[in-house]
Amino acid sequence: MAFTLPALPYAFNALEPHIDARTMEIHHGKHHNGYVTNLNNAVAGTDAEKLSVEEICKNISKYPVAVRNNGGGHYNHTQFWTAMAPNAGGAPSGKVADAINSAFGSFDEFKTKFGAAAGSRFGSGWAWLIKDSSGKLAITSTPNQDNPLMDVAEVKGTPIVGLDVWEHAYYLNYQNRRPDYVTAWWNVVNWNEIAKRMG
Ligand code: MN3
Repeated sequence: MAFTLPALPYAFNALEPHIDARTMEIHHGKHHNGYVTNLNNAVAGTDAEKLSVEEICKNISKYPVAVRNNGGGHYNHTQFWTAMAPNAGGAPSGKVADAINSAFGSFDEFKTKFGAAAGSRFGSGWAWLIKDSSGKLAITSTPNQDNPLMDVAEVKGTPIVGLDVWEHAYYLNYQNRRPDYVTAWWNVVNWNEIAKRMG
């Protein structure tokens, strides 16, 4: 089974003005596509060919670095696209709001802490909202294309949503202003999808 690039569930320009069409086109069509191609090359002829990308991530320490980088890249971007939607954003409601308020005090406090994790990740990486092994929500960040599913992650858990803070995710529109990109991203967060992931 070869890994495949999932289609974007909306048009390249659907997230404008928060995320521009050219960034989405390059990010999905070149960056994510590259991770998929390189992952397929890295697992070709090995047992990992038969596994899901989640299963690979959970035992990532057993694999070469090309599988870690590209398997992580494939998993991370797949969850990223569907965590965004046009006409989305705002504040969560129902059980998502309850879980966030209970873990972080308030939605604003959650946004502040998540933004701090995104802003303080040096170089390339991801900020994450995760559910830890006890079912509690937590915020963490990972370098490069690592993610909290990986057995090598400093803080492990089930990803609920990850925000890409690689420069390729925002540089065309925001240049070095990562905090502005993070602020804009809240306008496209797909809380319906996040509610599904929280189970
Ligand atoms: Mn990316």
